[in-house]
Amino acid sequence: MSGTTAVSTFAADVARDLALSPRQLQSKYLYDRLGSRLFEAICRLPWYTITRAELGLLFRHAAEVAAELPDPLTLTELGPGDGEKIALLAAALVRDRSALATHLIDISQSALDQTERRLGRYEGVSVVGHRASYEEGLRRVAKGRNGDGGLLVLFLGSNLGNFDRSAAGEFLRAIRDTLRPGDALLLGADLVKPEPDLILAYDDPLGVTAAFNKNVLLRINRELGGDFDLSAFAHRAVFDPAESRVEMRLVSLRRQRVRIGACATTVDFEEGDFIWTESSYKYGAPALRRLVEGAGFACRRQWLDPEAQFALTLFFAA
Ligand code: AVI
Repeated sequence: MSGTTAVSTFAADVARDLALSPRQLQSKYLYDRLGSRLFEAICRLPWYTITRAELGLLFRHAAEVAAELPDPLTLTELGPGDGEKIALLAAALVRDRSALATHLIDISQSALDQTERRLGRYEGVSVVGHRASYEEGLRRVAKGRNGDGGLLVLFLGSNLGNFDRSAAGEFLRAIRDTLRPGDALLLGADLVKPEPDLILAYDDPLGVTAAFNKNVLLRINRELGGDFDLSAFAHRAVFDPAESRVEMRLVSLRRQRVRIGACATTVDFEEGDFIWTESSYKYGAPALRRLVEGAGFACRRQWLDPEAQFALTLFFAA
């Protein structure tokens, strides 16, 4: 994070959210430079199946997705990561089209650069990067459209799962509002599965997810002048079946007081108190379709990985 505005927003968010009960931190703060690297490592872990399952479905079904879509087409991805998934689809889409316009939307410049380089290798594929929030980037893409071609929005990686249920509905509605009838959304989402599998995915035996989670405390120490003792907190993943979500927590291992200079605050913890750092909602396949349809889409096709319990679903704006 750079610039005083960003730091003061971070400080204000941390001060407000650590005063809640239970204490919280927004999951977007997990992704500084090191956090993003740790998340990439999580995606390679044998217990975290989301990335592999989604890539497998895209690899097997990209041609079927391409066959459902109009020509000309604009392809845009919200949060392209390293660009592997959009590249797979772009390759299939450009096969039957003379040209394909792609737009990447991310707040991370390095994600945009990496994906632009990757897509640049494909003949007939043009790339524009938008360093912006998803909503703002989509508005820019929609505004810049000319002619009557279609638009396909990719929202992959089960990122929808990190939104609360009502926020997920609102976000899908915001996407829908930028689209025209006949535009499409390809959504990758992790499905609910047995609790032991979920816990292993979010509390892996190598401790990578624990490092990913605790890194947010390191970040507060570095950027906000905090004095969190990282060894006095433990990573926990808890599944709440009523909410169908995995919660990541940082549990205080003893009674302690933490000071955060930039927030001009101290936070007291009893042993067992925790900070809730992330929710990952897990849907059943029909509930997922209902959620998206409720935001103004119609489901066209759904491809499932039965072993990983992961769904790739193609919707059209109704
Ligand atoms: C980015 N997001 C979809 C991941 C998830 O599965 O909720 C973040 C993550 N948290 C712990 N492991 C992975």
